[in-house]
Amino acid sequence: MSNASLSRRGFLMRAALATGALATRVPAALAAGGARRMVFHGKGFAPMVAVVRRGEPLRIECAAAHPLRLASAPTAPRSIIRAVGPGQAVALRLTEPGLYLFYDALTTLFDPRVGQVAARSGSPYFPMPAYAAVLVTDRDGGGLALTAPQVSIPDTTMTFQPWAVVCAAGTPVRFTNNDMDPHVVLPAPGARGSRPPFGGFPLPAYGGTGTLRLERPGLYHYYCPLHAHYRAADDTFEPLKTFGGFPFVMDGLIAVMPPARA
Ligand SMILES: [Cu+2]
Repeated sequence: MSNASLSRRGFLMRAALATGALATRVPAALAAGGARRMVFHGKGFAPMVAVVRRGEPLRIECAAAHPLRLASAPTAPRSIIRAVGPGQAVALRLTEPGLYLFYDALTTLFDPRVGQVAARSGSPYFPMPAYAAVLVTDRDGGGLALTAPQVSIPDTTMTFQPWAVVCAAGTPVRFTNNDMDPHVVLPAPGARGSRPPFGGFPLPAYGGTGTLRLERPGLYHYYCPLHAHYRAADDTFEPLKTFGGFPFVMDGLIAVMPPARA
């Protein structure tokens, strides 16, 4: 992409954002919604992950002072693009099971090389991308094709690859660190007071491995705290500049399906 088109995009984005305060804190009452409701607060979505069954309404509210341009990553089963103005909401009914990575296209872009999003260079919130993940299941909580239960960290991108894994309950997911830096797998902070779904574990440099076995179906978000910082005040993640994969957030997802029926 040319510098001219990059700067034009930056200008359009600044114009779109110039109408109000850039950062809007989520009112507590809005943030306390259930899993079928997400609030866009400018820097991200609360909650960042949700699970719905196919056809169930998922409400996405814009509590920011500027518009949300909701977009789904091309890895989603279906393309979703919606403009949501400040104070407005959309109700999505996602009928195809799958993993939907949503982001605010005004501040954030999807990078197919790593299968995850990053903040646009002209975003006022750079390097924080605004994104959320929604797992849409069938009526039984499953319905997604399983992927290889393996995650690696190449020394090229230094991100978790693939970004999202789909496995059956109880299947060990093996992590391998092929990078020259050590990394850690830690569950993303959930709702206040909730118990972490698993213990963190280190992945030593140069081939270090670890295994994670999740017994309960659901969607699990994890990150590497050495290279991404969870900003509680903003309820989102910030990649650290010392990270070779900057500006990607060093995080990933594991979608756990119910065990196969005998
Ligand atoms: Cu790391």
